[in-house]
Amino acid sequence: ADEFPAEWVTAADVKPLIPVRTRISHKGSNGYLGIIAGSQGMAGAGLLAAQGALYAGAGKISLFTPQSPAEELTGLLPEIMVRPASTYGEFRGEDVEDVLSGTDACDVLAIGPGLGRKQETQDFVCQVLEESEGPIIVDADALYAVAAKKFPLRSCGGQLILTPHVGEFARLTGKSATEIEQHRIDMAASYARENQVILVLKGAPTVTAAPDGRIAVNSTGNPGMASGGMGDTLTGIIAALCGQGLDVWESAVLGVYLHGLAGDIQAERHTVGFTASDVARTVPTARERLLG
Ligand code: NPW
Ligand code: AMP
Ligand code: MG
Repeated sequence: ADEFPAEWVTAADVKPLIPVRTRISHKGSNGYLGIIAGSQGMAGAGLLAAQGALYAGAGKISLFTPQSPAEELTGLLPEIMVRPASTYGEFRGEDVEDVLSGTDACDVLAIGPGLGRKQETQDFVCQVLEESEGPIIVDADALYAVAAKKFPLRSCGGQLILTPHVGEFARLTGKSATEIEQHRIDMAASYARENQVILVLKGAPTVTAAPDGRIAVNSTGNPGMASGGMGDTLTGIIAALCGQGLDVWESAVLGVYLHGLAGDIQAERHTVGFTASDVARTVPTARERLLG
């Protein structure tokens, strides 16, 4: 039913995209990521995104999260910096200035996992999107805010990568999940063009679309990955690749491929029962397998 010419992404396509480390590489040259995530009860989402980023090679990671998740997380992943940035259980409009003063130094932002859906949080998300300039990965509850507030994505200064699953894409487009599944490629392509974003429509298969008409249909991943937190790790992986110098299209296509390959490597051992953390930790093996 889909009309756009789509390209099936193979290992040979993505292998050349893997960031190469020079001998004199240092953490400053591998991207400083700001992850804006979490709320009371969903502390883990930010941590999962941070794990994805860490294992995908990010140089430096700050996790901006409200006070209560920050207290839960401190020390769990000692490599990352946890920055408590709201005294409430969730981000609110009044926290924008504080967060932006911290993210100012970041090369790439990721926003959304576990933020929650309160009105105040939706306002916060829209203000961050309006005022940030670098590339931003927009996922989960940030997508909810974009849909609920009808946020004009084209007005954004920075390049955006949106990573909805079908439920989230249904909210963004007003279409039913059934209709989206039937026209996965066409709908991803139209949305990317109309909103001038990279659109990663997750699922089986994940379809990535660019504003200029490029479409990549991913060939990795498996149903063992249908478990909580899996998308949060993908967000971190894509952000990490962006920070290592790939453009937004390359980061999305390689990130989706590596995430799926890490899931496939996990499934060689147990087809069901591996976790999002397992997948994050397997990204280095996936990278090496891809490099051959
Ligand atoms: P159903 O159930 O099939 O009828 P939501 P979410 C629909 C955080 N997390 N794939 C589905 O319909 C996330 O980061 C925190 C998926 C349902 O109506 C978010 O911030 C964790 N859904 C927040 O939770 C770990 C599909 O979409 C809706 C679908 C909510 O995220 C877990 C579900 O989507 C989690 O990542 C499809 N193919 N098709 C943590 N440890 O802190 C239809 N749906 O409501 O956006 O909820 O994805 O769980
Ligand atoms: P999320 O729903 O945001 O946690 O994202 C789930 C992640 O797992 C996405 O990257 C999906 O593409 C992947 N995933 C979930 N179920 C499947 C499946 N049946 N086949 C392949 N990938 C899947
Ligand atoms: Mg998700």
